[in-house]
Amino acid sequence: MVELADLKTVGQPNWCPGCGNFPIWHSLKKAIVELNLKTHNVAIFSGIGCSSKMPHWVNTYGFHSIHGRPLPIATGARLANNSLTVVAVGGDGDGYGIGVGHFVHAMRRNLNIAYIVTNNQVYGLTTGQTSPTSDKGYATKSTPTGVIEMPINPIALAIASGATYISRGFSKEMKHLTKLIVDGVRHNGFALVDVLQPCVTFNRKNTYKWFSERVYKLEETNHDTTNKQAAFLKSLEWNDHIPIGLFYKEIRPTYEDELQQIAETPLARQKIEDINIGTLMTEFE
Ligand SMILES: Cc1ncc(C[n+]2csc(CCOP(=O)(O)OP(=O)(O)O)c2C)c(N)n1
Repeated sequence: MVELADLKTVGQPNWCPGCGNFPIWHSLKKAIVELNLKTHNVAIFSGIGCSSKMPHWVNTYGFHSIHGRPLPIATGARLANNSLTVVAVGGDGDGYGIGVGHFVHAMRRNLNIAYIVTNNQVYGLTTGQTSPTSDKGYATKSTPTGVIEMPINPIALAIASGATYISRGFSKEMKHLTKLIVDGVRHNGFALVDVLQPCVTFNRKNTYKWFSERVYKLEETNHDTTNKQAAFLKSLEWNDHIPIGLFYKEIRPTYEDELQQIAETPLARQKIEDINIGTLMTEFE
């Protein structure tokens, strides 16, 4: 049995007191315990940002990569060893800004990766610039007179791009978030868990209070999680009412499922002497 104590690391998070990353970190660890995953079978990949420090503080395999790149590296890990449970984590700047191309392609491939995006609608680590999900009109350090562009809608983008498990959690709702992560990791395919994660230092608009007054749970409505059109309509709700929970789920073969070379044995466990590279070498002589 895996216990929370097994996931403890030497270092402790250095996020600001009250940061919305703490409940996400706890939820991820609780999910690993609930799924009873062996720590050596889990790998957590991140980009750059406050939230991207997460792999340092969960005692599994981990890779703190470069800005916007957790998904390509997580993809490599899944292809190299598709018996691993692969989780990617990072901020909205990381995933929906610099990494947005990777985000879209990982979803259309339906790789078996659970992707947790800590969406605080601001660049935290670099101290408060506009992010791709900052609300229109919101004034930040880099946009003192207000953001001009429309924000990215990650849920709508995920629906359009072919993700097969699309959800949104809220840092204040830890039990609910843990279940979304558990189900997302269990899901055979690309699972998005976008998390409303108040940045208590740099985002003075989208606060715990602001969200608490607006969020409601999809599972407490008659929302049909198999209906893509209904999910898209729900994804458009923001401002007055903000849905959290599972928007959409679909069963579709993953990229790895369709890759014959790893259908029986993960690449990492294939014997190198069984691979005949002689022909290839001759071709390039
Ligand atoms: C290629 C590159 N561009 C820019 C940066 C600077 N940078 C570091 S973190 C960051 C944004 C962090 O915001 P986010 O991804 O939303 O994560 P948060 O810190 O809010 O968790 C930026 C722009 C970088 N490290 N690398």
